[in-house]
Amino acid sequence: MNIPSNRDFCKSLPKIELHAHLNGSLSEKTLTELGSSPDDVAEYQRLQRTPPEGRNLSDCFKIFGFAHKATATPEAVYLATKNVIREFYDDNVIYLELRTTPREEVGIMTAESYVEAVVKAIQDNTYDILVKLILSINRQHSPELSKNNLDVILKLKEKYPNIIRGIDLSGDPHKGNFEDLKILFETARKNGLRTTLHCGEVKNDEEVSQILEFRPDRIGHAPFLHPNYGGCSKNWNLLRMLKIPTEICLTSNIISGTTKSYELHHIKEWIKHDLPFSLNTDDKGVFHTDLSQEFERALKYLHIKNEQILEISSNSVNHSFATQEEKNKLQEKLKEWVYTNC
Ligand code: 6MZ
Repeated sequence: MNIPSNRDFCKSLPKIELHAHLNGSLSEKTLTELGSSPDDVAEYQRLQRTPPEGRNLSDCFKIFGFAHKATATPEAVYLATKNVIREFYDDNVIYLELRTTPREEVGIMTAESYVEAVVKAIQDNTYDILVKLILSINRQHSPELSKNNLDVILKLKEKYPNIIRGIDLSGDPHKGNFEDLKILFETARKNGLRTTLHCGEVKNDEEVSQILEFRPDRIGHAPFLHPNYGGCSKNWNLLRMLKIPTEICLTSNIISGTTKSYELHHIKEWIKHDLPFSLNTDDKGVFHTDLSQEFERALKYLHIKNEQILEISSNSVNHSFATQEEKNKLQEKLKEWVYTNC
């Protein structure tokens, strides 16, 4: 029998991506195509390749500036989205939940024309990959700006209900707070959007507790949630009770310094306690990765087996914001692959 290498197995597996920020996912090729100067691309590469011990979460946030500079018109946003979809498709991702923050560029682009450009690229996609959109509220923004963005999000959700499926809380975790923005997420939920909130990227037990009490559909990252990793027992026990699925991004956590090493990654506690999670890229451009590599690292460093990888993929379908009919089709695709390859 021909046993495939981990690399071949992870590459060929049809994959589900639930946590990918559009402007963090731009490849160097896309930056160049969008007209970034050679100096900007070189700086992007330099930051990308700085060893983890040489940078921290705040440094990572600087890199998004290069992508934002390159996607400052609706045309550039459209092209960037098309390229990102194509690159995930090339990595055998069959379902992609892309997330992005509505952005205004004075005199050039409104938050609405920004989102319209992303939606158009999703509508024009002809590859065999199903793409949904999650719109982000940036915790660094003022509550007023976030409220304006929510108005745009709700308006466009009415127009594109099968594309715009959810709302996300992201941005630099050192800035802003969930409590001030909670009302926006409640409104979004009442209007039919699914919710996913970045949670515990820095130690902040009070905010983690507020986020869990909100009972989002999913949370992101959570490196400072388990008591062995700086969290508190009360929050960990609440998560165990609520079983909210966690979007895990291994390489992102290592490179941004929120987790010490792959071997010591907090996900080990999720595995030990059988808590639901998915594996994701976060920012495949900024962290120089793709979903196949994330799966490969999970096999290598977390000592999980190929069968568990299949289970994680199937669970990710269930955690997704797709419709039930779409989930059934995705599960069929996974089963077909297992039938032919395992
Ligand atoms: C928190 C993150 C993030 O929205 O312009 N973003 N927020 N934690 C992370 N982990 C390292 N990675 C990305 O994509 C870029 C934006 O996504 C958020 C930040 O707000 C960043 O500016 P968009 O498409």
